[in-house]
Amino acid sequence: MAFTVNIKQLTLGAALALAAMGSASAAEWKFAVEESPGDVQTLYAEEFKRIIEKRTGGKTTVTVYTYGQLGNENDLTELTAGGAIQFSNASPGHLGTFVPEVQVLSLPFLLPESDAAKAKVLSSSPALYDSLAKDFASKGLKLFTVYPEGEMVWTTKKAVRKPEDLGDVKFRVMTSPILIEQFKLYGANPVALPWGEVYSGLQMNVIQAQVNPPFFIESAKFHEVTTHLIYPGDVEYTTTVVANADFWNGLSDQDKTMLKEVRDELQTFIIAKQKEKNAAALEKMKKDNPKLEVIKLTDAEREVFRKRVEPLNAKLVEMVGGRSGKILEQLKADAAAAAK
Ligand code: 6CS
Repeated sequence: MAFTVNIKQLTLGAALALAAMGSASAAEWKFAVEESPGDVQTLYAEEFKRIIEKRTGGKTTVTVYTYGQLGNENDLTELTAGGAIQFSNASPGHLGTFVPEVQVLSLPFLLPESDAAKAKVLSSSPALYDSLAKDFASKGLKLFTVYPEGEMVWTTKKAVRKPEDLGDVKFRVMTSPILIEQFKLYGANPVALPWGEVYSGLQMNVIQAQVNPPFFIESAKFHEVTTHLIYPGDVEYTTTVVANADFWNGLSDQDKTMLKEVRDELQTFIIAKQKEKNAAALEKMKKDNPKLEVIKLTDAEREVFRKRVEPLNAKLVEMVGGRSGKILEQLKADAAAAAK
């Protein structure tokens, strides 16, 4: 007997799902993140999975891989550019050797301070989505989105209020070259490492400090092997989500439209979520370790660090060359316009 469906007999939900199934091509997408279960990137990818599977009535499925399942941060970018996986997080802190121009996003004291203006720049700045996106494309990557994960906080083994306090500190940074330059200017002795090596490095005293947003410090337990949390107020952790460019270019217009809608929906979701998680993590760390000393640099102390990194923008342009100067100027203009 031929299978027939009387549309009137379907529930509204089932009818909508059936309609959606007809409009999207069947597929299995792999999405790898740089973080652990429960972390910000993982929550984003899981929400992406939930929405995509719902909107396509299960015809497109998404498998989420957390840190270490497919490799470290740099491995994920290679897997995405090579087409082995369709989506991944590629944070500017680690992407600097592959897409050097992305390091503009790691520059301290550049993005607007207000949450709303920062969100506007990260979600829609032409410097990112028109200009920087071309550099991603030249490496086989589609820049899907950029979102914030929280203020960068230092965990150290002593109080730090001025560059001189960092003189003898081996300071772990992510693997993008500009971060080495930043922390040299701050007066520290920077060391680039994948994050999987940071806890043991701090424990063995091979390194004495690292920098990350509070939710990540709490999740990776870096506060167990350091004694101070320093809030320098210099830069936001940002991440990009990238897709394989050929995969993206091969999608139907309908799928591209769906993905752009999902992207916009997720932007609101993740900006609120990371804020909530960062606030909760600070409280949890203070509770876990009542001796943990939390230092927020005063405006005057912060200004000393800001002055130290004044040469950094020019250094980036000198290191990267190409279109980096233009992108930086554009990003500054977008930031100024958003802050108005
Ligand atoms: O410090 C790192 O390397 C890691 N930090 C965060 C917040 N996400 C992933 C990244 O690889």
